Amino acid sequence: MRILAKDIEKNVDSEVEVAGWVHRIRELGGITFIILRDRSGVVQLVLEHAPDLSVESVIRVRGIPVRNEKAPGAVEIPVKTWECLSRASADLPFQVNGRLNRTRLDALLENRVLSLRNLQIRAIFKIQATIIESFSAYLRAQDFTEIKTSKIVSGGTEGGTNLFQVEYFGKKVYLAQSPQFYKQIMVASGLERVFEIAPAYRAEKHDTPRHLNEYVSMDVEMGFIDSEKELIELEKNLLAAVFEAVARNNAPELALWQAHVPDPDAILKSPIIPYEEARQIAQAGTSNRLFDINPEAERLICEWSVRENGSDLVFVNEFPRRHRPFYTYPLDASLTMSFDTLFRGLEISTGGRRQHDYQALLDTLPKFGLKPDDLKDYLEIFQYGCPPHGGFAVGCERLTARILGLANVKEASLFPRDRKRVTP
Ligand code: AMO
Repeated sequence: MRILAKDIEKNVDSEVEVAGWVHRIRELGGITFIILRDRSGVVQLVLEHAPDLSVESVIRVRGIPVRNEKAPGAVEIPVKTWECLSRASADLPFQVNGRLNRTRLDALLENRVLSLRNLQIRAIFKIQATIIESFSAYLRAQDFTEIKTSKIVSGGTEGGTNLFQVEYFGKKVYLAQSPQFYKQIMVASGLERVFEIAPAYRAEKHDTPRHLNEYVSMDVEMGFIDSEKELIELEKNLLAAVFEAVARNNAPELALWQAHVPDPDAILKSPIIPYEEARQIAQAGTSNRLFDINPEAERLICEWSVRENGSDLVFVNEFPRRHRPFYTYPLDASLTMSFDTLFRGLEISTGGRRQHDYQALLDTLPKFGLKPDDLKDYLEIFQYGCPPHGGFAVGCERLTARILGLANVKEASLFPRDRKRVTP
């Protein structure tokens, strides 16, 4: 029976079979040392001859593990028999088993089959899996129901400029920018509390380190709230649970990036700053004139939060009406019950309370250049009894990237889509 590299120690002195990729080959005085890599880690194999093998080939071997202080994990397997299950080309575009921090991002993304084998790169996606799992687990424990909604829609929810148009049986439709309207429908349907983790599409024309054209949106929506502050409390607890799970499950992966997650207690004490105050905090740190909270302001506000509060996370609420979509609930004539979440210099989430009053929505639409006919299905939600409600969405890749300190959000996407890239 095949065992994993991580279990070799428990099997010293009894014959085992291991299988995986040839991570490294080294010859020394007529003996060949092979480091074999499987999904659990690595183990050293010892052969008394030089096998005809290239790195990254897939092999299966049998032997009896013995202790050797010099081997990784202090155990190695003198090989009795081996077979090559799949041979790798000797001509690799980069060295998979080394550090890839000097390899161009384009090369890593174009050769995903190989770059994802690198342990440091694989660590990104092990951590991302924990983020998704703990996000879901926390919300389920708070009585939220997981939903999956269509990504083929008839219009935009976040403004009309960055929609991908799709040909659909002779009709023009779009890829969903967000499950915004569907999650609101599900609150009104009586589920009250829902969440969805799914791709969202943005036809952003620019190439920046914070934008993808397809990203994983982690959406939350809940009924019976009075203000965005209840959503902020939920998000603090949710992120604290996510950070706690990453610290518990992914210590080796964090170590490969010399990264750490924030202390969950500090997260629970994260400050909430009204928009105008936040803008002024940022303005005090730059000679550039800040007309809104742009990427530079996000960075400055986060630096302030670390300095003044010791918190990597900061919430900015009470955004002016002009900065928010039509569905946002007003706080007064000019401000809204909305917020952004900034984490280590980057906006990772946006949310707010929604307008649930039918007449108030009808009155708002013209101010956004919208007509009731364009939003017929959406407006229906509010004609048949809808509780006060709100929600938020966290960008999965942005959260992953900020935990690990990645320079570009594309690094946190398995198969990123940007203006030029649709393969692999
Ligand atoms: P918003 O458009 O601010 O809000 O998006 C929410 C979060 O999603 C992530 N995100 C992106 N990540 C990578 N590339 C992109 N192009 C991109 N666009 C957005 C960010 C962002 O903070 N419907 C509202 C949410 C709500 O109110 O519930 C919405 O989609 O992390």
